[in-house]
Amino acid sequence: MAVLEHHADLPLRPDYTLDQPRHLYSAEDHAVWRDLFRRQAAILPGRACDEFLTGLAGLGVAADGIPDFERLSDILEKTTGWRIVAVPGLVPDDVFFGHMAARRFPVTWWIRNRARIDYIQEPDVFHDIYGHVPLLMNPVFADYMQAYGKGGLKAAKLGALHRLARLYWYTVEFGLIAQADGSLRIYGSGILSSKTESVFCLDSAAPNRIRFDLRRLMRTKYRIDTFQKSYFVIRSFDELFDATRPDFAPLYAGLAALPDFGAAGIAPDDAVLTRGTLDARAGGWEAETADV
Ligand code: HBI
Ligand code: FE
Repeated sequence: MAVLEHHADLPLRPDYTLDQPRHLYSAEDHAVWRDLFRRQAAILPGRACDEFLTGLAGLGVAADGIPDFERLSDILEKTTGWRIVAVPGLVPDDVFFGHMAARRFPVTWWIRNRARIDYIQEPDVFHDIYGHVPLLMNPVFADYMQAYGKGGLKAAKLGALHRLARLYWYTVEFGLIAQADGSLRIYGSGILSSKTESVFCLDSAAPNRIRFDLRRLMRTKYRIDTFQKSYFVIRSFDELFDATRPDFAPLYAGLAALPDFGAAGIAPDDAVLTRGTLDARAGGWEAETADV
């Protein structure tokens, strides 16, 4: 568990936050940031959506080293009213939603070590800052994230957290967005912070790419340990925000009796953009584990 591995002795506030312990970053930690940053900078132009690249530039997040959270917060706050807060890693769902509902994004303070530079399952500071924070500079996306936090507090009461977790997974973490000319770009943070998946999600013939549909997506299981088998494609952040504006309570009730789709499944009503070959070698799916 990340918390134990990374200074379990650091005191936390009741809301699980701490002051970013910058004195604990080694020269090697900053070097890992630099390498991760440079790798993504080399491949993301033309792959990441414009809103992400604009946000990244506006934040002044750079290759030199792990950013100062206070400096980023001040820029973010002026732009969309969000701040970031340092946390030790994954925090309980209700704590996470509470921060988001108050326009505070929880950012894991520590960075992965070089042995795990390509892939870690839990969030670290590179994933949280580089992947998530640039889009919080976009006004529509910033509102979507706050609405998600408020929706999370409601979903927990309705026993529908898994539905909302799927929405987060397939949009905020692994979403693709179509440009006016039909070409696809990345906005999902789990992709934007991964060199291999940034290429795979757009270039590989293996995964399905399916038009975003809220009900469908809430019925779809996902993979937490490999590349995704299906990506869902929005047309704009306005589309995403509009689709998720209504109260989800009737939606959850209506979905309760319906079966789930597996991560690789195609539904009869899907608008399929590309039907994946689902080639196990290309996707890294040889060692089959379960969808969640
Ligand atoms: N905590 N720090 C952190 N980051 C997350 O992305 C996060 C979390 N706690 C819970 C959580 N995500 C998800 O389980 C919810 O989106 C459902
Ligand atoms: Fe994330």
